[in-house]
Amino acid sequence: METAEIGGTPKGGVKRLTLTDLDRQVRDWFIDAAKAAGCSISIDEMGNIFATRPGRDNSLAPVACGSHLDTQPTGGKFDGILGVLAGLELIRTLNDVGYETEAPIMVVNWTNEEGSRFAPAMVSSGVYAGAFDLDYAYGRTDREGERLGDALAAIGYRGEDPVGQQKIGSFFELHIEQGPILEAEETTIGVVTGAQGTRWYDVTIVGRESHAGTTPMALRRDALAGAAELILAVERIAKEQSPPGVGTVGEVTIAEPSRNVVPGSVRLTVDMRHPAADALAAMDRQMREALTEIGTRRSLDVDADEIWYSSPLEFDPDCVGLVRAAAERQGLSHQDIVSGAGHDACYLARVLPTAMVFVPCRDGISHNEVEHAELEHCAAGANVLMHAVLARANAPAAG
Ligand code: HGY
Ligand code: MN
Ligand code: MN
Repeated sequence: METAEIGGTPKGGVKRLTLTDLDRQVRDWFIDAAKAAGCSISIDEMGNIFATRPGRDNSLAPVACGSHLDTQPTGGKFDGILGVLAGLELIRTLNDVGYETEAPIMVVNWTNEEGSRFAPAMVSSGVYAGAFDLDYAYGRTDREGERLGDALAAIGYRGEDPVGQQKIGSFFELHIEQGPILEAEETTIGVVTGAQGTRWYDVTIVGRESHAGTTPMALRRDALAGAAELILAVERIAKEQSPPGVGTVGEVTIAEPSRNVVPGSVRLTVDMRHPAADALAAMDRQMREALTEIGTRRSLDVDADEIWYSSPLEFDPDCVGLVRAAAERQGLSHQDIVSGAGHDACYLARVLPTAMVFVPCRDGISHNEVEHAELEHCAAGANVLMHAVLARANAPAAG
């Protein structure tokens, strides 16, 4: 609730876009709190923050937890930060009882998980996992044309450490489900076995600006009318694959909007997701076919540039088992679930043993200012996170 004041909105949400001064403020808050809890801090070239609590054997790779501090423009109080604060609380709890682990414990804040200001999402955990190189990430621009690398330097968080130098033995991420399943099933803990695949596109549709009053309908090359047909095609394609397929157009931009000019150039984003790679590939083909057909019929120049593909994945069975065992030991209702949202854990899973813990959120709503999670669920999730991390940190082959 305290951190939700940093970027708090009148409707009770949080608008704390990545690499803004608000992001700097919450990063500063986190570092102060982690230092006060006895952690050492390191920051890498993507601004990822690693707060480490020593163990008995500091030659072992740390067992990490954490998530992200940035939010969507219509963000809430829990998406991302719950996982970071639960990691901080984990460390404070161990300090309170003087508990020492074999391997070090670490809490991580991953830069720009949301991918809203700078696409793609999870770009910094993606650089860490080798999915993107540093120059690509630094060169991503926001709507005003500012480069990610410059925005990172401007808030003073462009660290010196090469990305990937910070060793991580295994990673556990606590996050709200952001969907309706756990609440509907009245289950407290989601044992996340994997995540669905995601494809993001920048689509451009070019027609011809012309006079709204003098241009006969038959002679128009109306880019926005073409975009409208594509938006409905994305919805149709997703519905045909749903459940579980989903499709969203979240941004539509008319290059030079004017109420009495037929729109000549439109850019829109497409986000399609499905747990099965082949179904997601079929959605890709169908979307491209629809776009081509619209372009031919309406004499529009069309292009779909796929800017991001995050493949469907399964988390590490041993780590998933530790999450399930922790929920069982604490007598918490739990069920396996596949994540509909992307998370930093999805990239970490490519390079090291990783798992996630979900807790319900009210009405399954997220990326919305009303986003809410019950304190008892957050506490239950934090306890499951702690026991999974401790089991891993004290295992003979800890790390
Ligand atoms: O888009 C996502 O799935 C994540 O919330 N960034
Ligand atoms: Mn998130
Ligand atoms: Mn999010």
